[in-house]
Amino acid sequence: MRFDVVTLFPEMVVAAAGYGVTGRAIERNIVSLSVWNPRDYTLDRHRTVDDRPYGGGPGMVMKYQPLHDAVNDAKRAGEKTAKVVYLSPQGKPITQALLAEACDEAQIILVAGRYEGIDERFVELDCDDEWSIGDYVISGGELAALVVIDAMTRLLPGVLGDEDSAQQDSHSDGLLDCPHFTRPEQIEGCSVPTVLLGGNHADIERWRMKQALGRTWQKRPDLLKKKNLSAEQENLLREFIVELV
Ligand code: 9D3
Repeated sequence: MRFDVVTLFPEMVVAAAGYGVTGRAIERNIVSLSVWNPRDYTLDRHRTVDDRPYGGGPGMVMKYQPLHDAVNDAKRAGEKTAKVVYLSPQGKPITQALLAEACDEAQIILVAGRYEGIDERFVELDCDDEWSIGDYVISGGELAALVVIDAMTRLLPGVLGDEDSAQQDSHSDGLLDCPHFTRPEQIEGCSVPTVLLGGNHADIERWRMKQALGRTWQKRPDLLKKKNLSAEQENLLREFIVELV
């Protein structure tokens, strides 16, 4: 998978992607990351990337031409079929399903905006899709691009170890995680659930599923409504709820 990010802060994107799972995937050539700075495509002495909005008002708008030329260079460096995604508060909210689908692309060009926004003609003429990372305000598209790169990289074959990959498409999909514990056995009178100290793996799996179901029911009932629970899961959730009283 090839990622290209069009950004006024290329060092920020390269630095953050260099850590952890994404950093390793880049080192191992499972993904490539290239960055393109619209400022390098300006044609004036002052390297101007923004201008005042038509109609007046506060803030500045990113100019069309430097963005367009940067995206074109990213396309030329990559695949004929690149998908161009503008990251913006107006975009489709990203979901695991949307990102999984995007993993079928050979190249994704992520455009990160700064200032109040970008010239709308760029969205219309140059972009295939517009994505948001949620209903809150951040200062620019770079962190959103990094979220997309991180979440998609984890879905690519060979990136995660066997155990993490297996967990990804397991039956607990769409549920919150169960609680985790490590040594010591006691902290301030708070002990580890007894079932986890024994070696009964079937009991442990049942306990973990019950906790995942119970926590989802408590904290994210919206997720539970979208899921079809098995008869076994319905029973575990009923047990969890009964044991609360
Ligand atoms: C406070 C400024 N807003 C006026 C109503 C408009 C605005 C412009 C630019 C709000 C945010 C931004 C910068 N945000 C992004 O580039 C962005 C973003 C976001 O803010 N929230 C969720 N997803 C994304 S993806 C890119």
